[in-house]
Amino acid sequence: MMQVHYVMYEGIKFPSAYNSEHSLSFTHNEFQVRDDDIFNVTYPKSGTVWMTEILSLIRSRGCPGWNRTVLNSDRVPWFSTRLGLESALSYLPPRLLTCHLPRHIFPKSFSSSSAKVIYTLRDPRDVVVSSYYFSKMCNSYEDPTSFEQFLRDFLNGELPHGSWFEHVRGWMEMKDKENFFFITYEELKQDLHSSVRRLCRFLGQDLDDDAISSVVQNASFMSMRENPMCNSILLPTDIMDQTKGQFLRKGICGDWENHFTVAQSETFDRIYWERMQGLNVTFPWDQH
Ligand code: PPS
Repeated sequence: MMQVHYVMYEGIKFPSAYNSEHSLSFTHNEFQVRDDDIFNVTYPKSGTVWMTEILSLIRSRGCPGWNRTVLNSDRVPWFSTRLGLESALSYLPPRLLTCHLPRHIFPKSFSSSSAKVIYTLRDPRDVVVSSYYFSKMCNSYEDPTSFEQFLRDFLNGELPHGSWFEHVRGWMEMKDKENFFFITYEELKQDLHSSVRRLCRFLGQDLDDDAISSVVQNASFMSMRENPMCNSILLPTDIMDQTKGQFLRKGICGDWENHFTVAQSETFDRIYWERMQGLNVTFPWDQH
């Protein structure tokens, strides 16, 4: 098995294949946020790449040309990584940027800016499942020993990028701010058209219905699977071993039900409700 290395920054593990202490510390302390920046922020496996496609398509007013010819990492750079930082710094504004950073290590200069953040969340049980398969195919993550152990690590906040609970709690503190918009993977799945309309309103982009329909069509799971600019097929095998799975794996809600035992589900629920107390937000997965 290949040896996997992580960079520690502020007590959180990041894959060293893309991150360095310098890129993380520069992003946190020195990165100059612009008022016209738009940030796509997520905990991993929550719909990050889906949102990069939606945001680029909104920017192109539904025309798919940009999405089909330019890699998503160039359209919406992962600005806290080594390479992403370089492309963010040379990006002609207004910038579209993405990251998995928790709120407390997001650029300090954000606080005094009016830059917009779109925060996408997903049922954490589906996040665990998606992450489990991703860790098997992605060589910059440790191979999971078992689903049981992986779930335990997730609940203990020991996976790369830190605790889901802390990520969500940290970002959701901004929920009443004008420059913050949150949406769930489940809402995108349920009604992408009205989700895109809401996003456009937040971004101040007035797309007509035809343009919105084109965004929806080009950001569908099937269109994205066929687009090499976002389906990860072009990534070198030493980063992602495509024989072990697909980045765009299933694209559904509720796959956790095929993976969790009754005992795992009960443990999960107990910890979830403990950790989410006082947040005062009801997510789609809380209602069942
Ligand atoms: S990463 O590695 O953190 O950037 O991954 P991320 O993009 O956040 O999450 C990957 C999961 O999102 C699913 N996905 C989609 N689902 C439905 N529709 C569309 N268009 C779509 N695009 C991406 C992708 O399939 C991963 O989920 P799973 O459950 O593994 O299929």
